[in-house]
Amino acid sequence: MPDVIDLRSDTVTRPVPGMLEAMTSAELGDDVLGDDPSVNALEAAAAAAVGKEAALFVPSGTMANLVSLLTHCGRGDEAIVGSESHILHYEGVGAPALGGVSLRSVPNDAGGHIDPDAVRATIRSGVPRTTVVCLENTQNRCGGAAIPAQEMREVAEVAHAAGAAVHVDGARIFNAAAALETDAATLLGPADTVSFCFSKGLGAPVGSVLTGPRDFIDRARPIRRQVGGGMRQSGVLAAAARYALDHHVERMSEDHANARRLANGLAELPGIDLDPSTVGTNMVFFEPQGIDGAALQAALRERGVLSTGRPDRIRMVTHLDVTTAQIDEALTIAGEVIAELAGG
Ligand code: TLP
Repeated sequence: MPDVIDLRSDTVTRPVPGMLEAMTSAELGDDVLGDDPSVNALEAAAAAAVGKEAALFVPSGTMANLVSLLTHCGRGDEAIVGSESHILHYEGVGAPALGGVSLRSVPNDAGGHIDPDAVRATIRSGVPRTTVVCLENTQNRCGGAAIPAQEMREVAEVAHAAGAAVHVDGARIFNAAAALETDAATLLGPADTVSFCFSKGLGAPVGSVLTGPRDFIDRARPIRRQVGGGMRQSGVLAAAARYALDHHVERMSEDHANARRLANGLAELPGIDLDPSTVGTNMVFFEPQGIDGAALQAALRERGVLSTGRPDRIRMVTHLDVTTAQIDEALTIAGEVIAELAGG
């Protein structure tokens, strides 16, 4: 097996030496009892990083969104989500299954945008009642698009006018902020609650947070416990997350430059349909044309280049553990593999 160039996701990174060092030297307590100093410090730093009052450290982005929805919604309440949202497609219908929350979708267009009028027409104030409108930024399934502040604000105005809160699944919010050349706190101004992940572009092995007003986080904490997210000496993980927050936010644009380089190179190859202008953050999606996508993915895998997505819409993601030289190598391999597939 050749050296692997793992473009499946930005979730695949391994802790860098400085991060491992921070983990092994972390001061620890018992976070369920509220006295793990590393977790408490991380929660304060994470809340500040996105301009919110308080935060709750959880094991995954999925749990952050779940706890948020279970806190925003009672049984029978409704949450509005984008038709292409991660909450709708990949989170195991957690809030409906565990909390009796219905998910109602409004369309995301190809660029991830949601029309505020569609939200206005979908929100309900009787029975059922919409208690939260969820946005996602970056918008994973829509090319990893960064959603600009103005658009978030317009949807938030509609939600707030109808008495609903706004939750942002900001798994990759620092990618969005870097792409939009703004800071996360400004971008998230209109949001009431925000989840974001340390274990994606930020490069930590585990962990996400839910952030929001202090009274909301106080209500969310026992719900985290209910869904099994109470952790004990989790300071060892919080230390990695803190290292990520302190050292890896500023480097997001390197991943974006690598994604653009990858997209430009792939777009030159025969049999690949890709518009590089759609690549704004660290995700590259492309459609094989006239070659079998499953065969292409398998042949790339054989040569050590890993991807995800569907055979008709392949996804490659750049991150901390992929260098520019590896992007060039992946492009060379893709060119050779496509020539072989076309020849065969
Ligand atoms: N996304 C993963 C897969 O689940 C698709 C990936 O490889 O992109 N929100 C968004 C926008 C996400 O992209 C993800 C993970 C999550 C939430 C969930 O995070 P985890 O995996 O920590 O539960």
